[in-house]
Amino acid sequence: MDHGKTTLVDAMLRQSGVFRENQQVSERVLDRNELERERGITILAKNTAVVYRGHTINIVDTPGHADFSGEVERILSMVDGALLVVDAAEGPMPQTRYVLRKALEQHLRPIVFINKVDRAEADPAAALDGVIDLFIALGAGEDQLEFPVVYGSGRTGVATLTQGESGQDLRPLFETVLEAVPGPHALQGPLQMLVSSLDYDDYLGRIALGRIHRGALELGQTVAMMHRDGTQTQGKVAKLFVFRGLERVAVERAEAGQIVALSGLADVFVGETIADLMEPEALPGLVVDEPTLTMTFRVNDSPFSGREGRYVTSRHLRDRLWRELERNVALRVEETDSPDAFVVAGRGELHLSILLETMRREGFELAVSRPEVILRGAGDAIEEPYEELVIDVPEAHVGAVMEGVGRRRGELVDMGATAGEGRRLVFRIPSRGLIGYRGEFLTSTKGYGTMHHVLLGYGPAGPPPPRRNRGSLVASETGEATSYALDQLADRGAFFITPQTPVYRGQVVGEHTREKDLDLNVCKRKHVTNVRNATAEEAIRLQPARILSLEDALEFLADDELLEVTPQNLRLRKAVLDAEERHKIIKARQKAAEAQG
Ligand SMILES: Nc1nc2c(ncn2[C@@H]2O[C@H](COP(=O)(O)OP(=O)(O)OP(=O)(O)O)[C@@H](O)[C@H]2O)c(=O)[nH]1
Ligand SMILES: [Mg+2]
Repeated sequence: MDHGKTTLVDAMLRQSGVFRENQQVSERVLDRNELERERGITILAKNTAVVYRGHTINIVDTPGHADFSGEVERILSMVDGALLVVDAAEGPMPQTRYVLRKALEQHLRPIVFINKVDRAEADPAAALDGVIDLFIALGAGEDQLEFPVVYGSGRTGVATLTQGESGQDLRPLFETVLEAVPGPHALQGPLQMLVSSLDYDDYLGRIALGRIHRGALELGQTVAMMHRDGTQTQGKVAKLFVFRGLERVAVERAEAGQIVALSGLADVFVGETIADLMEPEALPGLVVDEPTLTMTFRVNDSPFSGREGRYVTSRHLRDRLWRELERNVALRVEETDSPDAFVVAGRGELHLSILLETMRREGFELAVSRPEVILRGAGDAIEEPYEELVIDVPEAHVGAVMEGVGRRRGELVDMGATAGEGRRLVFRIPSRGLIGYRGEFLTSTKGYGTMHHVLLGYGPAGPPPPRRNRGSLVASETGEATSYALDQLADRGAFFITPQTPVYRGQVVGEHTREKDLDLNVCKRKHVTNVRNATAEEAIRLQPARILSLEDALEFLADDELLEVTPQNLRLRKAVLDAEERHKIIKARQKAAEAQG
C-alpha cells in the first residue's frame, strides 16, 4: 500500500511513448475513478499495456490496501509474472506478505522492485533484507529465492540493477521483465477464457475482460458462457478489444495469451468461463478468501427517509447489491428474514465503506448497522479472525499505542526501528479489537503514526474486546438544533451537529463524556422575555462540532445504533428511536443478565 505501484505504471506508460509529447497527463493516471482520486489510493485493479522493443507487456495495477485484496485474487489468473513493489524506506509491510504469498501460490516468480530510492530515508539494503526474510518465511523454494531485484524510483522514472547507482530511465526494469517473465504459452484447442473483470459502457453494455487461456476468439463468434451455478448460456461477441496504453483497440481476432475485452455477453460474471460452443470446458473458478466482516444494509426508515436519496426502496437496494456481486468477488450478500435488510460481508471496514460511499454518490439512501466480525465454529471451538498490525510511531507515542492496542487484546510480536527516528511495533490482534481503533490511534499519536494491517487467519476466540467507553448523546425532540441548546449542553460531551441542523427524536447527536447514553433536547430555545434578541443567539461561541467521516461514523456505532447514509448526510441514530421503549429494552436485558449470572 502506498509503495508507489500506480506512480510506477505512470512512468512505464510515459517511457513507452503512450502519452503524446506535451500531452497533459494527470498523476497516477490509472486511479481514475472519483473515490480513487479523492483518497489517493487504488481501489480497483486496472489493465493497461505497453510496447517495449516490439514486445507487448500487459500490466495490471492492483490496489495495495488489504481490504481490496479480492482485486488481487481476481486478476491473478491473468498474469504470468509479478512485480513486487517495496518502498525503500519502509520495507515490506503486512500487505506485502499477503500479495507475495498469493503470487508464490500461483507459482509466479516475482521481480522485486525496491522503489522510492530518491527518498532521504531510503535504505534499499535493509528493504531488500526484509523482502528476503519474507520469502523465507513464506517457504519460498531455492529457485524462487533467486528473484531478480531492480532498484529505482517511479516518481523520477529511473531504475538500475545495482544498488546505489542512479539510473537513467526504466530500461533496466523493462529488460528484466522481458527476461524474467515467460511469454504467454499459446495453448491450441477449443476456446477457454476466464472472466477476471467486468466493465460497463453506455453504448456497448457489459464488457467482459480476461485472458484467453486456450484457442482463439473472433468477432461475431458465438460462444458458450459457463456459469458458476453450473448452467450454460450462449452469446455472440459483438466487439473485441485488446489493450494499448490507456486505450482499447478493436480487433477482429485474438489468441491464447492475450488479454482481451469483449462486449455482447450480457449475463457473464467474474469467475465464469467463456468457452467454445461445441466443446465447452470450464476453467477452475477464482480462489477467493472468505470475508471476515459483516454489516447489515437496510432500507432507511428514519423520520427523514426519502428526503435526500433517489433510490430508497428495498427493491433498489437489492438490485444494487446483486449487481455489485457480479464483479466485487470478495463480497457476499445474504437475504434476511426481513425483505428490507441484507447482510453484506466483506474483507474489512474499508471494503464495505467504499461500497457505501459509492452507493450514496449514485443517489442511494440506506441505513447500516455496526460492522461485526464473522466468527467460526461452535461451542468451545469458536474461532475469530486475527490480523497482523504494523505500527510506525515516534518514540514518544509508543506507550500510548502499547496501552491502546493491549486493551484491545493485541499482543506485541516484534519491535524494531523504522527508517526515520521511530519505532516499528508489530502486533497480533483480533480483528474485533481493531474495529474502531483507527480514530483512537490517530488521536493518541497526534497524527504522527501510520498503521497497516492484514488478515493472518482464524484462531481461538478470546473474550470480546472492550466496547466504546463513552455513551451517546441522543436527541429527545425532533426539530432544529439551536446554538442556545448546544451551548448550554456543551459540558455533556462533543456534538456531531451544528446549530440549525434538523434532527429527530432518537438521533445520536454527539458523544457523551460518560459511559451511559444521555437523552437531551438540542432544539431548546432561549425563553424570549420581551424583545426577541436574534443577534444574541448568533453571538454564542460554540466548540466546533466534530464532523464524522463515513469511516469515523461506522467505528463509532454501538450495537443498538444505525448509521443513516444519504447522498447529503450521515446521521447516527438509535435503532429504537423512542426513548421509553429503548429504556424498557435495556432494563429487560439487564434483568435477563442478572437472572443468568
Ligand atoms: N519519493 C517518492 N515518492 C513516491 C514515488 N512513487 C510514488 N510516490 C508517492 O507515494 C504515494 C503513493 O503512490 P501510489 O503510486 O499511489 O502508490 P500505490 O502503491 O499505487 O498505492 P495503492 O494503490 O493505494 O496501494 C504518492 O504520494 C506518490 O507521490 C517515488 O518513486 N518516490
Ligand atoms: Mg495504486
